[in-house]
Amino acid sequence: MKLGIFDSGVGGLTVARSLQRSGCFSHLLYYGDTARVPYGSKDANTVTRYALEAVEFFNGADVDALVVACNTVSVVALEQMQRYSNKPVYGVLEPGVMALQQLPGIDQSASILVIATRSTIGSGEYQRRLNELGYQKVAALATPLFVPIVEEELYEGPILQETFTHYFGNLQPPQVVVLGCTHFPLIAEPISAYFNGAQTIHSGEAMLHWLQQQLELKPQFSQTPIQILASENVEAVRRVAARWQLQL
Ligand code: DGN
Repeated sequence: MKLGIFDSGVGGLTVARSLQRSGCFSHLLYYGDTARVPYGSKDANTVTRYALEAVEFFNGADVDALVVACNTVSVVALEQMQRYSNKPVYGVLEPGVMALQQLPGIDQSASILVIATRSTIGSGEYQRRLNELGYQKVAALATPLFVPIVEEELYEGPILQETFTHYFGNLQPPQVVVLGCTHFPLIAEPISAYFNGAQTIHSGEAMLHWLQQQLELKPQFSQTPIQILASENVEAVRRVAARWQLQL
């Protein structure tokens, strides 16, 4: 299966990495809209317009399905993308929620913290889905500063710790943190450590397990080539991909 992956910029490479390592796909085509990132602070109409332009690109591409790695796009524009696309389009929310339901030792009484961009949190979509499934202790927090922190590769140290204090200083440690933004898996370990070992949900791993279950995919490829395209500065995206240990 050949898979397209769309993201607002480099962050979706965390999802691409999980999919590439699985050996379930023959080819990946990644497109990051680096010229117009970040999407997380833009309004829904703008994000939808950009997302539909990406669909137009993937409609003409040689892929069997499209994964929307970006949480912001998945929340705001998934339905319109599915309507306009000539192939199946999968967003990261449903897989993330399913991964949470399958966590060992976690039931509906568990305390859950969702962190994401302002648009994702502002949409209330994660909170709504989790409440509908009976989870009662769901807190949600926009943590946009983590995006540039990850892009600057500050995966540890005083700036990260200070930002934890800024965002999390008044919170009771949750049992699960939903990493509702492409960038956050790169700081999953320090987030978990800050919250005394809380479990974390990683969109890329969640998407992989969801696709494996929905499409009955099995590992069968020893290598999965990835082609990386971007609306601006594709070389910079390829450099990030190499640093984040994708096989180029
Ligand atoms: N890719 C975005 C997300 O997952 O919400 C984060 C980057 C952005 O556009 N702000």
